[in-house]
Amino acid sequence: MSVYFRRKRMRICKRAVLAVLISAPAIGVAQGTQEDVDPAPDEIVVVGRSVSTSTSRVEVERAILVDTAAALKEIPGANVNSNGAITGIAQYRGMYGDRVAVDIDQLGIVTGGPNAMDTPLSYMSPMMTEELVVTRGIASVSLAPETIGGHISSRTSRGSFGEGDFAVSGVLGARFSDNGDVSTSVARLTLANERHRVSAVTEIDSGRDIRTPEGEIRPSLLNRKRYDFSYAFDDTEKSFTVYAGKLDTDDTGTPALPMDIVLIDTTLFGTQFAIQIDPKWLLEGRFSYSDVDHVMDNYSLRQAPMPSMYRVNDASGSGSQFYLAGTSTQDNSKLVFGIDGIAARHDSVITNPNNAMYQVENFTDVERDLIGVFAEWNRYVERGRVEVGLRYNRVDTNAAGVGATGMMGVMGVNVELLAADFGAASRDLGWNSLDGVIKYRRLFASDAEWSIEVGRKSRAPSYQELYLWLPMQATGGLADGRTYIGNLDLREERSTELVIGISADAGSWSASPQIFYKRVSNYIQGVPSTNMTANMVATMMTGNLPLQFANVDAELWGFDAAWSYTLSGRFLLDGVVTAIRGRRTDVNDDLYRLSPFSASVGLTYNGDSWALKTELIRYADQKHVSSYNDETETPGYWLANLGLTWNPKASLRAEARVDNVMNESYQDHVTGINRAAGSDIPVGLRLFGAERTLSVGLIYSF
Ligand SMILES: [Cu+2]
Repeated sequence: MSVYFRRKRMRICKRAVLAVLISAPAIGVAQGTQEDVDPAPDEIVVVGRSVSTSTSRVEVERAILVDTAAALKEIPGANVNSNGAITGIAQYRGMYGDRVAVDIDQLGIVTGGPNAMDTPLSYMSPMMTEELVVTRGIASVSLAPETIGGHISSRTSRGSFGEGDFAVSGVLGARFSDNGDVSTSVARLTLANERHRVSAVTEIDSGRDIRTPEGEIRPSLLNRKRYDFSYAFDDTEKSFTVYAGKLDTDDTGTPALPMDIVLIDTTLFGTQFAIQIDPKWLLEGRFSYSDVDHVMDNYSLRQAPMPSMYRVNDASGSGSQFYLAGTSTQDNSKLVFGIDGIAARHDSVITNPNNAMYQVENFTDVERDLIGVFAEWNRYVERGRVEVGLRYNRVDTNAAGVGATGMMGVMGVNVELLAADFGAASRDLGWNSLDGVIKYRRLFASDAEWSIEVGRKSRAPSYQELYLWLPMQATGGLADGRTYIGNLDLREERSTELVIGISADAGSWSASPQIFYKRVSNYIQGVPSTNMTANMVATMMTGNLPLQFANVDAELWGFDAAWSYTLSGRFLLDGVVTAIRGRRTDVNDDLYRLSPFSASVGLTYNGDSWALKTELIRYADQKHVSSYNDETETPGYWLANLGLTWNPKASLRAEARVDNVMNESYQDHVTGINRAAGSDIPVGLRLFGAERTLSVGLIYSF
């Protein structure tokens, strides 16, 4: 997807405040002075991925895709567990879901789907997403409260400030793919001078069912609209942004889950400020709020079951997040300390439109609140940099009593028993944790540095892992087809991690290999339930025994790298390699849904106004699968892609792309198993990848 180079001008002084806010610690290779905080003024960024030990970024708006999360496949160590066309769950170095902190415009988001249908990145429509940045290695404690599996940040395209008087700028763009008639269109209008900026942006995405060499995936249609309206102010001392947004998703298939999206209606608000109090003190604050109304069902988009099995799930989520931090910058060091928090509420009720009696209070008045304090100290030392960070988190959760009606006989009795047990149990729970990170990097040649990172990170259980009282598949998108019950005795996960890396950039070539090892105690995953009542209910409902979330022990390790080599002024070779292994250490089993070994090689030709990129990607077999999750092995495959961009003038970009040129029939291991009847892919079979797909796009900026 990285089709050509772009010369990137650094964000200079005026924007520096924002740049610090926006980018992950972009503190470059240090020689011991403050100037090194800013990137080189004329760095070359390989669009698609850039090579650095500290971060990896994709300029999403330049990639032809409908799910922004799919861009993670371009990043070493990252991948996406896809449960539907716009339901991609970020995976990084073998961890995914709530373990990976995903920021939207610098704060996380409280989502509404108990099965993660509205994943955080589903709020980032690709053509209005400026960039997606993955922190490589261990996330700094200041980035987000819970980052046991890493940190990803994304930023909405809201245009830039002008120079001089107020002027209008904007973007109009549309893309179309012949497979499933998927279209994405964006429009942005920005009125700005050098101090004020008002911006409105909208993206509309739609598509029909996707074809694979094995037939159509039904349902895989999608319908999403996203709006954002913002005002920003910026002078040399202060910057301030306030925004309001809306996500409006209708009828969208999630074939790897037991239901499809009928609607997701989300309102988002946020504000951010940064004040340079004096040359040495910066104060930053952020606040965001989201309110999600979500309906899903198992009959309107996919082949309906018998009338008694119709289900509608009405779910809601709302909550706010905040961050307040002070940064003191001295000659050779920087100290950040702050406080942040999340307050989330969730409800979910399941009904049957054919049976007015049937009602399950799936989650009622669930609360999950987090408050954290942190301090992070960076110091430039001889040819290097040291970072030490400490964070304390307190997480409190609670849930109201539950009930269910409309179930007959033994089933009804047992369900009432489960609800009564849940009601009698102590559900007001709390966890304390201390995270610590130490990072050290040092130049060992003029153009190469090595780095070592040690971290201890934690994550308190999610609300589903705690409060799922009736065996269900509401698991934050695990999509393993198993039903689960929660566990009120869960302890927090604790991981100890070591990362060692090298980053070299010697003009014509660059590479940034890293190895990591992570040991996780109290890793939360499903184990066979010993709750006799739940086992009876699940067996009656599905014919299978449920799993119960429990604390186990696990370890993950691996290697990943991005590299590039300039053959001549016009030809560039580049690629990404990712290898991850994860297994339990208390029993002999592998971890579930880990991306197999993958490697890519791209050859790009850069003409004067156009660029052509060919790309070959290899995914190896995945033989390391979780028997606890009934996970099946996946054979390896090759994929070839072709991309062309043409800039007849600076303001106009035309794109064409062929994905899966060889029309390979393949199954992406981390894509889910089909759960929807009536599809060309049988139920229980892993979903196949899209057949050869031609996409074209035209983007005009003014
Ligand atoms: Cu849902």
